Amino acid sequence: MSLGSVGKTRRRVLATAVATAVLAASASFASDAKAETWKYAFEESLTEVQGVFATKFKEEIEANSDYEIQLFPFGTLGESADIMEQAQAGILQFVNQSPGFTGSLIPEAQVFFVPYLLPTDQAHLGRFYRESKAINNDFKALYANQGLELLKMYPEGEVAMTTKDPVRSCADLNEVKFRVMTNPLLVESYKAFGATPTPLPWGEVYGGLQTNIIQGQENPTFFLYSTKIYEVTDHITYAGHNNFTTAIMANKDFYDGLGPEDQKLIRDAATVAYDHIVEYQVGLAETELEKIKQAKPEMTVTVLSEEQRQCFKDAAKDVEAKFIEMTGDSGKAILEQLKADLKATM
Ligand code: 6CS
Repeated sequence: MSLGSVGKTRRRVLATAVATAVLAASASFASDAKAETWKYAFEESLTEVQGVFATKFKEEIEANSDYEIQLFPFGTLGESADIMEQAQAGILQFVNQSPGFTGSLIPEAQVFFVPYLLPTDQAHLGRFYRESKAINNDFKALYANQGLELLKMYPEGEVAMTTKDPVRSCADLNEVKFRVMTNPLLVESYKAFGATPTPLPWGEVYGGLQTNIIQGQENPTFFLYSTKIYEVTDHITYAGHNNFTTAIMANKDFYDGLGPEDQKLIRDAATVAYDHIVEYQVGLAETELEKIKQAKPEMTVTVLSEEQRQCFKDAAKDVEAKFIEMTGDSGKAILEQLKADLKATM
């Protein structure tokens, strides 16, 4: 059996299990006075950033309507690819999926992996995602083509590399099997950085590091602490090369089938959750890094100097060219709009 067919079989089994679980969950609400239950899956736990966003969204919807939101955190309905399939099929009304996993579905969404495109300044990022024309117009149309109503994109923090050996330059990534999300441009980035990129779903990362199948991965600081990834890596390196972007969307048929008042209810709840999550993350990376240091005092933490970053910055130019090669005029237009939006929100 090929690896691909193993994946498909696993997906089919999972899809059946999911449909059963979702139906059972819906049945348990049958006697509830709520008008309807909307299902919302995301890629993290309830107490992680996507979970905090989802909880706020749920509170807003439930406080302002008779609808109920049922939350499905990471793992309860499968991996990121699984929840996206369920949302596109209309089994779920809402899904939070990072462009890191949307690369094959919407190639232009890979733009968020052009290194050094996004700033590290949180206040700037907060304004950018809120006001960006590329996000609120251009991406909205691209997601719509895939049966998805894009509600918000939001930041989850600067990503750091965590590795078994120290990283002081691109040369230190030579022969390092580095886990990346299943995103072709992210693969190109780590190739350009000198590593051996290994795309994997999140559920395989801790075990992969533990068994040395991979020797590195990247994620925002809060996630390095909450998922205990520091237990299976020894060095944290900040190269300032990216900020983790994520996106919350609704199934488009579901959304289009609602009246204007309910659509406004959803959009308003997403806006409240957005403001909340931007505020929530102020100082979060710092407090979570302190917790990692407490839990594992021998962990090294390095912020690369400008000189040490140079090779990553040089590689960024090739990755940007690769992005345009992969996405053509449509990607080029989005990249230009995004750059203009970043300037406008400085
Ligand atoms: O690296 C990942 O796969 C995961 N990282 C974060 C911050 N959220 C969810 C995603 O699955």
